[in-house]
Amino acid sequence: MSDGIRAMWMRGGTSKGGYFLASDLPEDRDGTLLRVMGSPDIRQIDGMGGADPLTSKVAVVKKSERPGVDVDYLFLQVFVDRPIVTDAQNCGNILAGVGPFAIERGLVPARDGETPVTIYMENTGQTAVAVVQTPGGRVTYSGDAEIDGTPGHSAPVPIEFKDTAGSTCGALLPSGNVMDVVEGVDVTMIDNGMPCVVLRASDMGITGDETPEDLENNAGLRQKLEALRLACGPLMNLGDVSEKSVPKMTMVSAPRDGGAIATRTFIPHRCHKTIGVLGAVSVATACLLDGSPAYALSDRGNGQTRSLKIEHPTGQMTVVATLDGDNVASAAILRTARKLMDGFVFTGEE
Ligand code: NQM
Repeated sequence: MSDGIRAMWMRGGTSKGGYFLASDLPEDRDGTLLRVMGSPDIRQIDGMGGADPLTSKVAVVKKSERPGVDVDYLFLQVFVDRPIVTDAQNCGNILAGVGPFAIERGLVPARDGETPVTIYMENTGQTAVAVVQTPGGRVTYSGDAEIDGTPGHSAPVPIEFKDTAGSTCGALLPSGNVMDVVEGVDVTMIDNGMPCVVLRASDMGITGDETPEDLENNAGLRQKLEALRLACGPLMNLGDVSEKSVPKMTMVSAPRDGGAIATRTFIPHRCHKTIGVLGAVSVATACLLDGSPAYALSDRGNGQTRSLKIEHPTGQMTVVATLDGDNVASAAILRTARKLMDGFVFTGEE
């Protein structure tokens, strides 16, 4: 009988998943992770996954050999209902747990007070800096920071992203246009950290303040969105996206709660209860592009540093964008994380 695989389970932002040292994973990584999560099965009853793409996520972390970088982070999405493990997208929510995990596993020495952790995101070849609270040289998860979509309060994990444009698509606007008409719908195909298709909610026959459950039950909407997504994939240099979790489909409408824009996002087959971190950075960027469907609907504010509150089904996510001319040079967001379990996980094949 094997001793299992060393793993930490964490909430990162509004997502949850398994955090592994790269050296702890066996050669058959993907097969193992499917067994660990209990996929494919919509209930994931035989595994650790939570029957939702937001809770069927994995971070693989190792000490970095890159100059100026502490750790390398590979994000893996384990599909719930299909035998697919993909690295075709990044995840800024799971990223929030990477700093604490790296310190706890001894990959980064903790300072007294707070410890910045520079993280190379292998999925997109870009870097983020997360600041972890480490009073007395130990990670703490308790604190006063609150994020919408997660109950209670925890230690803050502010994260800064730089140069995220074209993370996966090769360019901020992979088609070269702020707006295209695809399948008869006005869209902005954008990648500022996450490939997203941004379109008006009204063009899909919805108001944009429906609950995720209502939208998931709208079979006609889902069909139209998926047809549009499959058409946008190749135009975004993503090729055939039928088995990929990108691009995300974000339907926007005018803000209702003092924010910059209201969103409902399919990721891509379930409707997000909030919005992804890098998804929010990409949508915030679309709000700043004159001529995009989001520009006309948004309340963007002024100045070289903008605090753009992206409204989502359970509140808002604030993206603090620093502009260089008209371009977003860096983006910062606040997340929290919580260690839930540290131990060994089993595949059932021991
Ligand atoms: O966009 C969900 C999440 C995400 C991704 C998804 C994310 C991001 O909320 O950076 O965080 O879009 O699949 O975890």
